[in-house]
Amino acid sequence: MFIKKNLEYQKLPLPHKVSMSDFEMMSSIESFREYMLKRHTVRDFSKRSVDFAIIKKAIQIAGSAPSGANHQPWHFVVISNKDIKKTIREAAEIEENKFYSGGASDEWIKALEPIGTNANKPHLEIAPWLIIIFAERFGTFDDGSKYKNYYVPESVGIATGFLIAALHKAGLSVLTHTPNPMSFLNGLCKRPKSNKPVMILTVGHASEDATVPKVAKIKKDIKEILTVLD
Ligand code: IYR
Repeated sequence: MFIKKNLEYQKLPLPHKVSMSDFEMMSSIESFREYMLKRHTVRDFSKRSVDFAIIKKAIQIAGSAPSGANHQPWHFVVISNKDIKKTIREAAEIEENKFYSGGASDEWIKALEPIGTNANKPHLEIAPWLIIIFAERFGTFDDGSKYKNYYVPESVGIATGFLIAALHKAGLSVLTHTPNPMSFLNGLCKRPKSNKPVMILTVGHASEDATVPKVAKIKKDIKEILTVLD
């Protein structure tokens, strides 16, 4: 991505200046809060298709996230192909079966009980899109030499947050899925060993009869998550 010899510091005037009154700030953040509170993690998807153009725009938004040294240490593989989705479902369910039948600690299984998850992952086939998020441990200059990436998990986490928010803005539902181990995804997605599969996002429309676990809607009170030092 980068050209080694062009890496000196140059500055630009801030491209977009936003200036809001206190009132506008409050009304803007309040409407965003209300919008984000309408996002729910969904496990029941409909077969309704979603245009690739929507997915592509969401990935562009994810790609605009801040990252360590602006190295953008992420790669997204988007899949709508039925056969590949089936392969991913089968591979993920093999791992999940191991997890749910003894691989995970009792404490972990107990923690998941109120969420109602199990080893069956039909959504990986039903939903129109899967987005596989890869973290790039290092990048490659145009001349083929390698450079190290920094704060990779943090950067990929921020980009994933942008992506989930963007998909929500398009009216889509998302389920994060982290089968473990996920190395089978490298071969399937033709990504090099330097790319670590981090997460599968199932993306589509929620089904008519979709439900969410009651417990998932209990969020910590602001007093619990915020400390003010003034
Ligand atoms: N990967 C498993 C288990 C799982 C783990 C956590 I932590 C969750 O929040 C949900 C599920 C699965 O997808 O079922």
